[in-house]
Amino acid sequence: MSSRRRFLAGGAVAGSAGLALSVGRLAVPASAEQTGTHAGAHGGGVAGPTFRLGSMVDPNTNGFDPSKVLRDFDYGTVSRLPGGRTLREWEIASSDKELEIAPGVRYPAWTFNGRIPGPTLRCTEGDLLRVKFTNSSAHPHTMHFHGLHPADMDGVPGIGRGVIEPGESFTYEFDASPFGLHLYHCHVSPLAEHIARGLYGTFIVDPPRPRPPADEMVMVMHGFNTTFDGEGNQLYAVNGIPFHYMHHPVRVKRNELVRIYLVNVLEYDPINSFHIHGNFFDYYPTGTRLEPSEFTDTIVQAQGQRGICELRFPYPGQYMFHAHKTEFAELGWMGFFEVGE
Ligand SMILES: [Cu+2]
Repeated sequence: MSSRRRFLAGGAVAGSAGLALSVGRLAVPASAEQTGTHAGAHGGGVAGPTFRLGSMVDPNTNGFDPSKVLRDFDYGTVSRLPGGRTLREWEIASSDKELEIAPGVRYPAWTFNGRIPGPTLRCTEGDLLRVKFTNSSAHPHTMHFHGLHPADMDGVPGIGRGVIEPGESFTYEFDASPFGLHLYHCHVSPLAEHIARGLYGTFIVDPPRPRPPADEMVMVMHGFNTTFDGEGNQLYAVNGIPFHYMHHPVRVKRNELVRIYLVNVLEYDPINSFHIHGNFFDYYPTGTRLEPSEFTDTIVQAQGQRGICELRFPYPGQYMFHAHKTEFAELGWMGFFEVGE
């Protein structure tokens, strides 16, 4: 039985209305050595923090706020090349950073620019992109982008510049192609841990003719294996902090087009999913076509899969969204849309 399932068997139960986040006790890490102060602070795995009504992580604690991550698109520093082509440049640094991922639960994360997920990099098909990566972590890392590019720019060990050691920098340079919804992540072994620790982000390539105006947002689905046993996860989240959008609903306007860039990077579990209450959405897998493939209220993604969801809310009120792997939902992957006039 995986640690997650042992954890559930031990009495973790979410509140029926979704607001009473009475998840019993959280599993704590296997050893203090793996996680610094956390395990020691909770006496070796017996006592632990709880999700009680009103108990939440202060968005200021970690230096990033999932409510802002949601609509934070980083277009880089923009300039024109001779001939008129657009050049976009970014500086991304990896660092080791302890985050509070649930009330009283600290997790030794590895981050891009100090946040989970890393910044959402956004460009238009055909732009020239330069991403200067500096490794300020104590561990070797890379940035591996999904998309079309030469092998030397693939950010994997042994090819091109390969692994970027602590203290080193490297600039990845490639053309933005194809248009769609992509991602980036570290590609150093053990890969599962380098991803699970938090080294991933969204990479959006807009089509040359932009999509119609909409209230746009990014949702990166992921988890936290707080026991570091590589067997499932103890907490699940969108954009960094479990249950964040339960406490801070995503506010949208009635009848306005909402466009969700949905990415799954969840490690240690084979699938993830997205379900919305009281509504349906058009789904564009990988965002590489301008026609939707499906009109649905639930989609499933394996790790690395992603897609664009477009919808309008015809009625005001609060509508849940969550993994339809309900076990994940009850361990943090759920939130609310709040529809106003
Ligand atoms: Cu890494």
